Amino acid sequence: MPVEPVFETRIDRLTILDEHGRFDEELGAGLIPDEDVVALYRHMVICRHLDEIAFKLQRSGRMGTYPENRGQEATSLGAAYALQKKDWLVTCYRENAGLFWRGLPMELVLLHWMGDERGNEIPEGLNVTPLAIPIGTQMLHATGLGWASKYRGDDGIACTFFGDGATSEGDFHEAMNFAANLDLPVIFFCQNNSWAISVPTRIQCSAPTIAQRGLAYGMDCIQVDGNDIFAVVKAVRDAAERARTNQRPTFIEAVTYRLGDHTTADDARRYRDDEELEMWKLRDPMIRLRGWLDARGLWDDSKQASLQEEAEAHIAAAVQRASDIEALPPTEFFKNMYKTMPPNLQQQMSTMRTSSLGRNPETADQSAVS
Ligand SMILES: Cc1ncc(C[n+]2csc(CCOP(=O)(O)OP(=O)(O)O)c2C)c(N)n1
Ligand SMILES: [Mg+2]
Repeated sequence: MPVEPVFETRIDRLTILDEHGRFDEELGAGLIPDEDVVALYRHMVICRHLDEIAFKLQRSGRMGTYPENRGQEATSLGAAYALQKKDWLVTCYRENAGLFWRGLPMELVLLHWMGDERGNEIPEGLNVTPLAIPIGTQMLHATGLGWASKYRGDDGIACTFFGDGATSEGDFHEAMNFAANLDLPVIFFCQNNSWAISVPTRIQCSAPTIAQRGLAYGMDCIQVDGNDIFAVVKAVRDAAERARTNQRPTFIEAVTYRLGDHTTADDARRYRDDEELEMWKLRDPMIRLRGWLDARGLWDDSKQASLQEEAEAHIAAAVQRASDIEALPPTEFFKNMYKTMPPNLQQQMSTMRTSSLGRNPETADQSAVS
């Protein structure tokens, strides 16, 4: 009996503007109108400034923790630009640029990291889910949202973002399996930034690409240069088209890099080589886009200087709005989990005592549990 291949495939990598400034005219010309490229660049600069300020807020004790987005701005921004307002953005925690492009007020993200649940109260109609900190959980929500869109026939898509590390979670595979087998309009957008805290991608995935994980579910899969906003926009537009016309999901692996620590609770110098970091600094998506704009006479140093001033004022105002909000009573945090609060939480809220240490909050004296 001859042995014959039953399945052969390959994974393509898409780059339009590479790290040396080379631009693929065939794929890239007219993809994004010049004025929009300027707007995207301006947005990146403003988001980068927010990152810097949020880091300082954490270091000065005004914020609990913060995950820097630096270096990864082109991914979620390119996707948010390519999608429509009716499409869902189902993110984890490193997608500020895309969320702000969609219209999420910056102070909500600041409040979230300041530990204020009001940061998770997303304005109605924005079609954005709250930041998801438990790794992988949001992909299932995206599959559900895609399913709901298909059921209603509203032509919407759910685009979910997650890291390379998240693709090792069971939830990821369940979400992918459902989306593929039920023909759902979902885009799975993996930000492969080389690290899951201190675990390098090569330890989490022994295949040469993460993109090929989607092949097992019969999905279209592509790898893109995640620091090239043109490539991201094209890949997401193609995926959106497939989702809207054929109700098929797509898996996109965007290769990028986090230039900062995992969060402010981390120190990447303990596990990451300087050389690797220096190499990726040269691939910074902002520098690349600035080079493209400069080469076309669309930007210059004086525009940059006034943008910098604008960014500072913009972020200072957002920080002010987050800081000015009136503090809530401490019992308030009980109210954010359930629509109808279970009796044990009601009891804890009214007595401000806990039974989590095996004590009966009715009889334990307050000093023992404080
Ligand atoms: C279910 C779950 N397990 C563990 C963690 C702790 N944790 C936070 S971030 C992280 C690594 C995530 O890596 P990746 O998915 O690559 O995302 P990145 O931060 O690199 O964008 C881990 C293990 C968590 N938040 N949730
Ligand atoms: Mg990662």
